[in-house]
Amino acid sequence: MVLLQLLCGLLLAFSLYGGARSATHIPRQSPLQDVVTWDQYSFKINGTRLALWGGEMHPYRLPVPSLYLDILQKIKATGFNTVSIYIFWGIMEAKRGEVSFEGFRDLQPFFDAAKKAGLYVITRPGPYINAETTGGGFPGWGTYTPGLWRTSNATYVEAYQNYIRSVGEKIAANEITKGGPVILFQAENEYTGWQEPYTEDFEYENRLLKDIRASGVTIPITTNDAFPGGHFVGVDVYGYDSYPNGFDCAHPYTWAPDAVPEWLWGARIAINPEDPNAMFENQGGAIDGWGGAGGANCAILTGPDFERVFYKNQFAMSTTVWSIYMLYGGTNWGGIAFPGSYTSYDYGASIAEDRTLREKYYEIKLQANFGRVSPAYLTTRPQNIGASQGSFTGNQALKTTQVLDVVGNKTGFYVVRQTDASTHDTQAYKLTVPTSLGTLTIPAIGGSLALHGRDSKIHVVDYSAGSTHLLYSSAEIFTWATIDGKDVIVLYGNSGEVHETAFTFKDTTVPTAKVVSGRGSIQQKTLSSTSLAIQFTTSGQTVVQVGDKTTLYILDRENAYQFWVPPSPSNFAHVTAPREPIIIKGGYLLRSATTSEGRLAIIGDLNATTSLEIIAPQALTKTGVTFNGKPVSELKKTNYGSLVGRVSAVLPDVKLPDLKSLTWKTADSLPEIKKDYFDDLWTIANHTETVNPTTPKTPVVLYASDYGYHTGNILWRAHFNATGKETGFKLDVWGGTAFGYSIWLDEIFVGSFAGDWVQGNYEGTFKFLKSLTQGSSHVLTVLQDHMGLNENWAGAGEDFKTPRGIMSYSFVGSDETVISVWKVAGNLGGEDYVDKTRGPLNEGGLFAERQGWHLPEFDDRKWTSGKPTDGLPQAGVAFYRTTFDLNIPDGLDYPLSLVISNSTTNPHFRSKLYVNGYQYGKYVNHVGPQTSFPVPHGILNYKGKNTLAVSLWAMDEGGAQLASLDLKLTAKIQTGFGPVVNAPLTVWTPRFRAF
Ligand code: IPT
Repeated sequence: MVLLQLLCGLLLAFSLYGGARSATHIPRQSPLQDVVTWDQYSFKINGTRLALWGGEMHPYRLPVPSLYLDILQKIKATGFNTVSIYIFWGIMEAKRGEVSFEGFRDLQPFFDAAKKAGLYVITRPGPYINAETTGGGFPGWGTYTPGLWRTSNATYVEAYQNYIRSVGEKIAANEITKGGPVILFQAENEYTGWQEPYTEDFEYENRLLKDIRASGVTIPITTNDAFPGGHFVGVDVYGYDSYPNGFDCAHPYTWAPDAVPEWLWGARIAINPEDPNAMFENQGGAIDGWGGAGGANCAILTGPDFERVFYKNQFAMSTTVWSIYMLYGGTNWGGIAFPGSYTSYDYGASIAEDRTLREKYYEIKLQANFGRVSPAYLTTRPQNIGASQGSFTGNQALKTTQVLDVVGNKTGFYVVRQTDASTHDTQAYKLTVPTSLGTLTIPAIGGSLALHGRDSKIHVVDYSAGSTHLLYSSAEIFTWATIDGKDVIVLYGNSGEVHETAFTFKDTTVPTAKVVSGRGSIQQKTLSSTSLAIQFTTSGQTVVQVGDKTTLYILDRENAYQFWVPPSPSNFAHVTAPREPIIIKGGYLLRSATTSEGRLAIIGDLNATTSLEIIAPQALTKTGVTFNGKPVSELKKTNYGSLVGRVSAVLPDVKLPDLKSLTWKTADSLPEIKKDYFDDLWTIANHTETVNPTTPKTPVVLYASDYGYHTGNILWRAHFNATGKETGFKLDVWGGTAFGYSIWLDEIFVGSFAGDWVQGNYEGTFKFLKSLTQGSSHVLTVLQDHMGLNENWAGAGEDFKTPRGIMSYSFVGSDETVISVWKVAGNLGGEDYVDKTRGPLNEGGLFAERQGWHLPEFDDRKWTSGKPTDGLPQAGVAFYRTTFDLNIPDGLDYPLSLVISNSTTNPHFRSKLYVNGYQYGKYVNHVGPQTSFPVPHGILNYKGKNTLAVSLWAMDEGGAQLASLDLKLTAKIQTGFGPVVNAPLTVWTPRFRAF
């Protein structure tokens, strides 16, 4: 939260400088390839103009490669054609010089899946990525690498080169020029703000561009300025980001009246008029931090109403490169998160963390499909930016942007919205616009149009839908297709709204329109000898025939949500009209439709039994229709040419284990405080110097990262001989927001700082309960949480180097007491982490983790029985293990979550949840907000044995226990998605020198 405020403040400060093109403009690369080209309107692929519309997911936040295709098909099914990904340096090169693409870090399965889904890929490998990721993507060893990062400083440049070369080679091998799906390469991330007194480092920018090219990358290099501020304009295609509704998920209904950023257009056109308008990140959800409001609230803040208003503003700005951040957030499993984010990275995105679809997904589908069938949009320019209020409606409460195709046939797109974005009032209006028939006022038949609060509409003028010429339409277009010589146009509006659509006819006399299905009625009026207007109310579904060449589907929004234009697999969406003219109503998700020998095969997902309506060329369905391989039942032809049928969802109950009645084993995970514990294998913290910009106040450096420990829990041990005067210990521990720590003197618990959602460090004084004998030797043990490294949003800033560890300490009552040796333990092996499959951030420094107790097949037979819901009676750390079987049949997508209920008795405790060895939940009972931890299929073995392990760190004298722990279904979906292959669930093996 605090970080976020800082960031926002920073942005505000920088936006004051926005707008001007930098004087030091670096010449562009001459094109190295001719597959991906662009002009001022849009990109072109192999010469075909197209909009690159899509959104972001992070492969590293879903460590089950076989599920990539699930998410990618869901993105494709909205009508989008592009996916954007960050690549996280810190997990690829956890040890300097050793870049690893092992396990979930392999990029190839992702590129292959994107190709299979038919999506283009924008790669964003940094070196800096931000992304609510520990260190903003920088590796932990960066904290002890001198020099200013994100500058041309030689030590930094040397540091990133190995990674950029390796990752660049992987990307280059998957470029579209080599048959792969990758079309763009983003350099850096929001290289927009700099720590004073530094400013934009052009030498760094040039160096990075050179290094990227040297790795073999030939596709255009892009950048995302945090706003159109004219930074890093030396890339091939400059773009920017926009998060217009902010991040306050606790007030999800609060919008600023002037939140719609119309100004972006003017700012960006001043910077790069020769490029398409490219928004590389547009808000698709929001960050939520410890103590926050939860992903569901963020989904409200950025819900369907937000999408209607803010995304339609993209149309108002002729945006042809548009990427939503995030479309699927995923999970900060292990130590992925920075301190401002907890385990869930649900983000309130359209595709929820458990991979289910939110209503906002369906709203995106309406807009994306419209874009896809509107080639005229690709060469548009907004005509009245900054002068939209009252325009074309005469109503000052409305803003209307006129967006005209300035190259083609003068199609007009009129984007109407409320002047006060926050209002809930409805405005009545008439639209007076130029058309090929002269100036017309819509509706022409009578009455008026209405715009609800928090809504926006795109009215088209002189729009071609096949051979049908729409003179105008106030009802919005979902899609259209020419099927067996007839144009099918799917129109929609809110339920109960009055709309008008008019046609111009070239070769025939004006026909009459008639309702052929549904309860709606129409009024019609001949506007001229060649034009006909029809007026209707959008409610339910009404089908109207206009002459014998045009069929209109008139829908309310709820019905429109049910329509799909299923892609044909492996068809890169680089043409604006659908390749297969197939439109289908029904189903929770339609992934694809293919046809062979007159049989149409639909692949999709259902959450209920449903009817299907198939609008397709007769030849494609001659011999039937199947859904997920089974014939669609009750298939019959409607009187207006489509086919209807029924598909039944079979959603059987499945048996889930009752976690509390399982056999659980437990062991102490804090043997370090025992008398007979030897810490001889611990790292001696004996550095007397550090390059860290934070100057230590202690005789030896007590920053965990200086000793190679960058994640998870950190333990410290201080050996000393008492003077006898010590009455307590004072120390300042740094761990990041929501961290905590506990201290023991020998075996005796001294106290804890439980932590809260505000403080990233805490200086506390803790009293000893026993007096110490002069000359006696003792050990203080400090267990601290590490919430990730800070991000490093500002270039030349060193925020990510902020230490985790002990900043200062002293004995109360005795200045003379000397700590003879400090020792530190983090994850076993530090940068030489043991588990190469699960990567460098999965394990922390708890005894249990160092021993690998969280892994499958560890032999716990000698342990005692005990459950996390029984807990432990005093401060300490206990570890629990159990196993259970699952047997969930293929063809069911039944997402599961581990659910903890908040405990109010002995509330101060922290738990980590490990599923088959993957750390899939970090729970801080007294901070929250997360209590439900989705665990994907593939981390959970749906067909056989699972190992569940829980650590419980009780921070108070009275101990702690989980109030409850359950495995729960979060949805029941029948899926056409192929088998999910488990992530490698490697088992425990003896650990060399584990201590
Ligand atoms: C933008 C970053 O580029 C992205 O990595 C992520 O952190 C996102 O914000 C927030 O989720 S930064 C922008 C908010 C200034």
